[in-house]
Amino acid sequence: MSEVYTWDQLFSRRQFIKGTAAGAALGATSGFGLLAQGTSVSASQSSVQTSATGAKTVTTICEQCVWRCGVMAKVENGVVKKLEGNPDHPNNLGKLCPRGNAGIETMYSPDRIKFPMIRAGARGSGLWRRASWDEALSYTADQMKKIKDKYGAKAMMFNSTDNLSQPFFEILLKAYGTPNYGTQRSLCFNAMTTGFLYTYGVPQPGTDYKHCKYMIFTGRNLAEGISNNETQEMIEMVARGVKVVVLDPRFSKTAAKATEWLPTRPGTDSAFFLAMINVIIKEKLYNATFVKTYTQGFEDLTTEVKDYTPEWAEQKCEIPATTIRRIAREFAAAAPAVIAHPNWRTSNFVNSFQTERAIAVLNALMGNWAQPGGLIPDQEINTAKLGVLSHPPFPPTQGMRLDGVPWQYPMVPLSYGVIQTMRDNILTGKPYEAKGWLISRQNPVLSIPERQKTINALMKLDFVAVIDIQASDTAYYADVILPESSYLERYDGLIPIGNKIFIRQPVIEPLYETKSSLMIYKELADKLGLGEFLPYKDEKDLLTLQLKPFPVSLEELQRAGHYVVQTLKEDHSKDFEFQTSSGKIEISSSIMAQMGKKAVPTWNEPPRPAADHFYLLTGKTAQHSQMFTQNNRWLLEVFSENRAWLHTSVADKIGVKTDDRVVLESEVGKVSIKAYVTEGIRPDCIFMVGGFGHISKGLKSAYKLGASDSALHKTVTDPISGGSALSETFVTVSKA
Ligand SMILES: Nc1nc2c(c(=O)[nH]1)N[C@H]1C(S)=C(S)[C@@H](COP(=O)(O)OP(=O)(O)OC[C@H]3O[C@@H](n4cnc5c(=O)[nH]c(N)nc54)[C@H](O)[C@@H]3O)O[C@H]1N2
Ligand SMILES: Nc1nc2c(c(=O)[nH]1)N[C@H]1C(S)=C(S)[C@@H](COP(=O)(O)OP(=O)(O)OC[C@H]3O[C@@H](n4cnc5c(=O)[nH]c(N)nc54)[C@H](O)[C@@H]3O)O[C@H]1N2
Ligand code: SF4
Ligand SMILES: [Mo]
Repeated sequence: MSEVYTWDQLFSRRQFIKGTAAGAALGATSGFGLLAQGTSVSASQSSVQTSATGAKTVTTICEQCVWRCGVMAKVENGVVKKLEGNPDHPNNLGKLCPRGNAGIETMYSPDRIKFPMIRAGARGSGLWRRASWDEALSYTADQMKKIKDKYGAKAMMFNSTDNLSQPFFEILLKAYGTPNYGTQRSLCFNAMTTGFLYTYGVPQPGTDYKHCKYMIFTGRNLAEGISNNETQEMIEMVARGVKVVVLDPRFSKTAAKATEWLPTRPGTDSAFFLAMINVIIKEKLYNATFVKTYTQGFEDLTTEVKDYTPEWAEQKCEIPATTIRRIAREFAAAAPAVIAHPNWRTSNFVNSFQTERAIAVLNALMGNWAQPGGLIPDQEINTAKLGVLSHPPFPPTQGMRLDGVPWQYPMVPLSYGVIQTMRDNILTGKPYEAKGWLISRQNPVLSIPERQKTINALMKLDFVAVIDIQASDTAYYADVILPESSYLERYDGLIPIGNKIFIRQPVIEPLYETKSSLMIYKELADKLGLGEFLPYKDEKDLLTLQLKPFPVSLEELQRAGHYVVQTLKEDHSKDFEFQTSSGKIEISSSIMAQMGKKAVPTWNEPPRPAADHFYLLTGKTAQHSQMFTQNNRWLLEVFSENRAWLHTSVADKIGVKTDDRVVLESEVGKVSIKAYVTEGIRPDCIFMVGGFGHISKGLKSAYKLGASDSALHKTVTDPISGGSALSETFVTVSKA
């Protein structure tokens, strides 16, 4: 029998593959500004270049978050010395954010999983044994086959957070035959995407910052919830003196950059927007020609908002009526070069869908669609179409989905899913028992509300397999961990952005015994007898096939870093058609009407905290990503742990100062965390950056650092969008 190790032993120096470049790379320096300026590299340098000394620059794509910026890796003697932004890439325009710079440490971290591991004690005991790839994949496939034979394919769930190889993960799960596919989307942007989908037929329109004259953000914190190029455009917009209004109960870094910060009561943003619409209609400040030509439902809206006056809204959102009226007039006066931003993770309350609908409709009233400074139509139609794998037809899937789509959530698109309900139904066993879970590039233990429930769900299953680069909190509860090569060591599927095709490619050979997920999925499919669904030899074979429609070879693409499809025009906005049932912008939504719901944006009263309770707010910091980079030692140097933001008056009352410990308690959990005392938050709110409070002992630097708000969050789901309402949890606070 092979040896059994604890995490500490597994990751001891003895187990290390000798001669890693970690030491050398840790010495490399990096910029940690908000966005570090790439050195001035000309476009011609963004390619693989090798010098006489063996130094080279390799172009690839960042994966330190979901934004996919272009990277140029400086490599010397097989060691990555520095990462810089690729000036040719539209997602980052030559700059990397702090997390992008710290990708070197993600790769060279001593806590990387270096070889496949199979559980060797009770689940969650932290006892593992090293396995070969052949054994680990055979074990995984055997377990998955057993589940399928005994309970049917539906008893197996497949989860993955958006990434470049996701299409191939989807092929694997469809070939296996399960309906149970989960993503991160319902924890993220469902309110925004469904709100815009049911208004414009477009889930996420773009925004023209360059020509915009007036911007309203609703909890969209671009200075910290970074979307690299958009963050840069926002900063430039501010520098131009454009009027920027931020609605956020907290003085975020974006609020600090804005012209006006409106500390709305959480959950009441829709009152603010309904009142703006009330003023704009009453004072006839909307674009009547646009509304008549391109929208439906204006009359119903007029009736609905009649009583939503600024005075009414003031009682709800606590922003003075005079301010709401003034902003409505200013906004309309600057139209059509105005944007009420669609936002992003705006799933704060069950009524966030109504907030997003009101925002979508406010934009329509301004006639800003496809106008300079307004909303930009989705460019999907102009995006290069890659070659696709041919494979046999998928088997029919049987069974209802465990996440309730569509039987419980008829309006949530299948591809979005509702992961928190999938987790809940593992526990209830309804509508049937789930048995196995394959999780790739996701950390549901920390990203789904009610951490303990997610752990209980994992403990209940017969089989759990995790594909990750490190021992995430979810991997800690797995039966087998399949280690992926980090993004700097591997290929993924190609990514077209408009008329450009970009490549992620290894900048050095994979360290340790790791593989790309493209190969893990393929080899797992082979072992499951499903090899014909992922019929490529290796990654290069697959990428060559994806490139087949274009007159460029893989080698040329690798050298250049991207390929421009000359036959595609950059912009076809004039050809745009609204993909709604009516073919118009639906102020009154046909789908909402069909479902027997109020079809125009409306007010739904959100819950409020009881006496001595506070709204618990969550969000991002510029220096960390999600539930993932808290183990990155470079990033820990610039943001070492999360703290609970308390208003000065609250801190005084309970007698705490910054860095004193406080205890936060909700209906579902309790945590101890350091306090951060500030005037920059409403006195009825407490804020924590998410992603800290790791419980995996395999994350040596992050283990127990800070606290996890997922341990406090209640699970609250919007029945329309499926969004997880993250600000509907209320907590008490006391001195520890
Ligand atoms: N550095 C960094 N950048 C990231 C990420 C990351 O992890 N780190 N993640 C990426 C991802 S996946 C996403 S989804 C985006 C998210 O980007 P955003 O949606 O811009 O950012 P969040 O930090 O999630 O936004 C939370 C803000 O909403 C406020 N808020 C809470 N409740 C309410 C409310 O009821 N009303 C209003 N008006 N505001 C409220 C909070 O105080 C907080 O400031 O960021 C992306 N970019
Ligand atoms: N409390 C709270 N909860 C939240 C949020 C919040 O702000 N606060 N934000 C919500 C949002 S917006 C989102 S999008 C979700 C995100 O939720 P998740 O998708 O679950 O979180 P991530 O941190 O993106 O998960 C990343 C996992 O992928 C692993 N990983 C990183 N790089 C690689 C790689 O190259 N290959 C592989 N195989 N694995 C890799 C990491 O180690 C980590 O375990 O969380 C949501 N939940
Ligand atoms: S925003 Fe930052 S972390 Fe995200 S892909 Fe770009 S450089 Fe990487
Ligand atoms: Mo997200």
